[in-house]
Amino acid sequence: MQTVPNHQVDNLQIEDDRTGLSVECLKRAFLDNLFYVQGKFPKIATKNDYYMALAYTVRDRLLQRWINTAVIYTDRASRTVSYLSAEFLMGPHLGNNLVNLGIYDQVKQAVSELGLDLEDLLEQEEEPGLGNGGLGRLAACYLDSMATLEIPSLGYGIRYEFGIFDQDIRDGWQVEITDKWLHCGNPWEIARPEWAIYVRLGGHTEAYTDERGRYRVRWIPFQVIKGVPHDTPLLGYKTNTANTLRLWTAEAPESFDFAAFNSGDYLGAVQEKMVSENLSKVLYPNDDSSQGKRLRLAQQIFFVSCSLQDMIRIVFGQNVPLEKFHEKFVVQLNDTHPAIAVAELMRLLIDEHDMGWDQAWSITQKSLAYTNHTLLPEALERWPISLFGELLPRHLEIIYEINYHFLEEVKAKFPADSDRLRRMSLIDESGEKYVRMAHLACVGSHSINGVAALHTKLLQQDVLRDFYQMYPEKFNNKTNGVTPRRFIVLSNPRLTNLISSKIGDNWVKNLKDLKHLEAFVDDPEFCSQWRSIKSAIKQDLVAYIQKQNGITVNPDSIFDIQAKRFHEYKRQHLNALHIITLYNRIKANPDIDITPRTFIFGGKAAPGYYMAKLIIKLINSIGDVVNNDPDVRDRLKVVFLKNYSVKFAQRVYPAADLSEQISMAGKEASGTGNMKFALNGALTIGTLDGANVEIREEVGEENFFIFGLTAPEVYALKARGYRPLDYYHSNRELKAVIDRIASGHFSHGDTKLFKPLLDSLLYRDEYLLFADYQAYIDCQDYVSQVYRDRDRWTRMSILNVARMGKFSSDRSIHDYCQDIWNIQSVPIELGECIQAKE
Ligand code: Z57
Repeated sequence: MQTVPNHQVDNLQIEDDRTGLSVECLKRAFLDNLFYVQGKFPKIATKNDYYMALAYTVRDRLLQRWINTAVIYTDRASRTVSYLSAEFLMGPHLGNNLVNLGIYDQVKQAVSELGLDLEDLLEQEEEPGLGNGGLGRLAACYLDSMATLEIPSLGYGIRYEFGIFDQDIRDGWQVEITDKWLHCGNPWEIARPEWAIYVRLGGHTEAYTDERGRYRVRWIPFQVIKGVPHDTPLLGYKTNTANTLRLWTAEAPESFDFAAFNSGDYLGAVQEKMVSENLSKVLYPNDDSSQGKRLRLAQQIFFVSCSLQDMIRIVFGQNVPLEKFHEKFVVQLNDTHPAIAVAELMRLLIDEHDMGWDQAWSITQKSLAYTNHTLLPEALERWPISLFGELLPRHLEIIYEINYHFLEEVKAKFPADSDRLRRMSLIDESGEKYVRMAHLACVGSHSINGVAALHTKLLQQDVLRDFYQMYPEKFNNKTNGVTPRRFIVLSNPRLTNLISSKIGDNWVKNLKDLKHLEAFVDDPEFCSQWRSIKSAIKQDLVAYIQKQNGITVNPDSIFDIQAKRFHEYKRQHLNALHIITLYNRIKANPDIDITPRTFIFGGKAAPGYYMAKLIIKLINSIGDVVNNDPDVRDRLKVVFLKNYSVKFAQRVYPAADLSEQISMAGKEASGTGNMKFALNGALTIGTLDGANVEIREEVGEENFFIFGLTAPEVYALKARGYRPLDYYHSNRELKAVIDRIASGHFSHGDTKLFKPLLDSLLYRDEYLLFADYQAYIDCQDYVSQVYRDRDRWTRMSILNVARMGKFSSDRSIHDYCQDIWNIQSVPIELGECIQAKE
């Protein structure tokens, strides 16, 4: 290897212009990138050109740290977390990288000296919407925390060409528009075609005896797909660690040697090439529900196989024997979407690398760990055996064999319990046969965790009860967390500055330090600053709403916000029933003294989820009436902010007074929006569900608005036989609300429009809105009363923030490292280890 002599580098000023952090250097680099990368000069440059030039300027600074990190990880063959997830909802990169590099202010000054506004350029970024909601965003927060804690890690997923759809609202209905996030190019990624990997699909298997007389299986696929990795550097906060997000794009293998796979059907195979690209075309837009589509299973095996083969390549590249795979890598499965990894790792070890079953099984179990994210039965993935066997014939054989060994184990532990065998089998044989992915994940992993204390407890008692009895030692809880870098420092600079002016800035890395704010809760000056910051942020949102929705909002009203995916279990319609209750009170008594409120909603519905879309329509319809009724004056406003996204969430959380976390108890695994709101000084109205339980425990029950049935009360009520009609007939306000909707008041007299929704409430009410209605209304009345005591509210808000330290994703990741991953940090020095190759 020949290296470029140092003086030559100095002459070219490469070091300074690509790595320097001073304002002067940033300006020079920015203009240089505008000229040499974008091919533009200031006179003709568009805003997007400027954004791109700035993005490349920042990327150069990341690359130095990224390559350093890679060199050190490779030299030391560092133990590495491999986070497998079908979704990564990263949000815009530019602002986050500025924060983590610690150059936000310098860059702001640099661009402003060039006559540009940084906020303007940040707005330009099209965010990679490669996720639906909580699960994908959690993965992104965890990657930020792993880099910040200097934990070697790789995020593995799919580079969907179309991410989550853009949501438009037309006539109150959701309309989906394709998201072309790549249309201007993506300055944050580097394609690595030289590390492409091939994945087989379909075909059949053949048994044979190898030269040593052993029974072996050969898989002759129908189709082969090429996976090309695209890498994005992810920098930790004020560290030199830059880890990698590696996303796979599916391509047709142009010159693939089909003979090597003994494929007879050449033309069929060529035709299938066109189908290849479809694999990474689009993200399935369902959150918390599984559709059982063939293409989705193909996506799963595609990214899992690419990732596992990539890890094996890395193992060999670092001269680690394959028998030590589990020492080099720990593989976290983000829900069951990558659970096929259990069978695929077995296949790779046995069929491709000649390992025996027992050793392969031991390595597989030691490597894999599974996170469950849901208690909803419709979200548990099951694949019809026929579909599974057609696409993955070899994996089905391996799963049958795993199942055989597993059921023997169950029999040994629980003799003569055939019902248990039936319940626990990896194959559901109650009707049409299915592969149960959660069972596969449980059996093939050494750790099974839930995402909040209550959720883990319910998994153990209910959904995964048999597995808990079989393997109690595998179960553990890891309560979710969120990154304070993106969700406070970047999104709420005013609050960040106020906090840091009082307690310094250690809290950004040590969120428990927010505790020190409690010392200022009786300081009137501090409280008044706290209040005026919230007020100023609300004012910004007022302007945004005016521009976006043309609705004039009272900035002194309670900003009551529910922002999350639309789903019946999350009960946005319960919120709607409250709005109508207040509206009815005003209509009955126009002079009634009501604490003014602005109800703000944001969130998408799965395109095929009719009821969720009808709830969006209902909210918009209520808004049309309430916002324009002169009796209401400026006491109530209903705002639906379209196209909720990470970018948008960053704008919304800081402006909230009240956070709505009102799922039916026992349904929301954790929730993470609840944490982001509370961290930004909103108070929560919520049920005892998911992480709400722990948030309330931390902030103190006097600083949290709790209402509604608990999970055990929900089960008991359902067991007794729940009759929603009884509540309707016995509760005058509730009846008036339902009758108001039924009368066509919000639908121009159309009494049919909302009938499916009303019928579902009156005759089923699966999520117990009617049972919780009165408790919710009483609690909201109490919220309105507390809000009038502004000093009290401010005090509660400060105490919420001061006591939210537990919910940093740094704490979550620290616990994963200790309890599941057994991994240590690897600090990165910015040394002289980068040398240009000849
Ligand atoms: C998803 O966003 C979540 C669970 C799922 O099974 C799927 Br699929 C998607 C969410 C839960 O609903 C939230 O309660 C949880 O906070 C989040 O995952 C992260 O754990």
